[in-house]
Amino acid sequence: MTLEPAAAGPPARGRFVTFEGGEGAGKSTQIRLLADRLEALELRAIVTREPGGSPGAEIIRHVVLSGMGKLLGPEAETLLFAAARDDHVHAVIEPALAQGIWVLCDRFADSTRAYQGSLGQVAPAVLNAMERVTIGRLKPDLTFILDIPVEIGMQRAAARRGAGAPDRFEAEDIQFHQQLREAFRQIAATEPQRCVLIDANADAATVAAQIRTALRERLLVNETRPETASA
Ligand code: T5A
Repeated sequence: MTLEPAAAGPPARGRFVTFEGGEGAGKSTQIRLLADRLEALELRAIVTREPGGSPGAEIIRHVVLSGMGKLLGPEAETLLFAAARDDHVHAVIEPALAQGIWVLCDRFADSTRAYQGSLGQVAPAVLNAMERVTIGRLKPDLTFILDIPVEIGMQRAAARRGAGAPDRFEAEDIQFHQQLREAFRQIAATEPQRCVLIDANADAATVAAQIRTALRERLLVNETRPETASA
């Protein structure tokens, strides 16, 4: 029997990596550093965010972050996040993963669990139903939960914002943000196979080093390729 060379099949599915945590934890900073690193390793990757990331979802982002969604009540506000996620998943995330492209996403379903579930008091059954519709079986391969004392995160967010007004969630009180931090820590403790808790109360390079170590260990990224890159 002769073995035929394998036909060129579809590309291996890309990896889905999400970044979560409270306000000002450094998610956007770290996601950019990781994207640079993956590019240096010649891995194709896109950076995206929630709420938003697709044209339709960006419109909904404007509605929720302006505070208009809050007026509708917790469940309807959560439906807005779900509608945005549905568009983002189908228009951007799934097509990229299917083409073998890594997707680095600034917030995803854990944010709904923490902000709307733990703090907005939307029932788990409601959140489960929304997840079934919006993400189905899609799960991040790896989630970095950036953990930082609330006061420091809020200071960073305020410094970045400058003279601008705080958004819908930045405007919540300190107790809200303390509970939020606990909710994210709880998610990390509950799903240790998927989640890595990162100490984000350090300079950006130190945080990036923790992330790269976890990425290497969890997703077996070969870092022996170009050594010139640094995250
Ligand atoms: N939301 C979202 C829900 O309620 N439910 C959901 O389902 C979803 C998806 C989105 C909001 O929507 C809510 C959660 C959010 O409240 P957003 O505008 O996208 O809001 O903002 P956030 O995701 O909250 O992100 P932030 O912009 O607040 O902060 P990041 O991205 O965590 O932090 P970053 O990187 O922008 O850094 C903030 C500042 O700190 C500096 C940066 O230079 C920047 O100035 N910094 C550091 N300084 C010192 N040391 C470090 N290590 C630093 N890293 C960054």
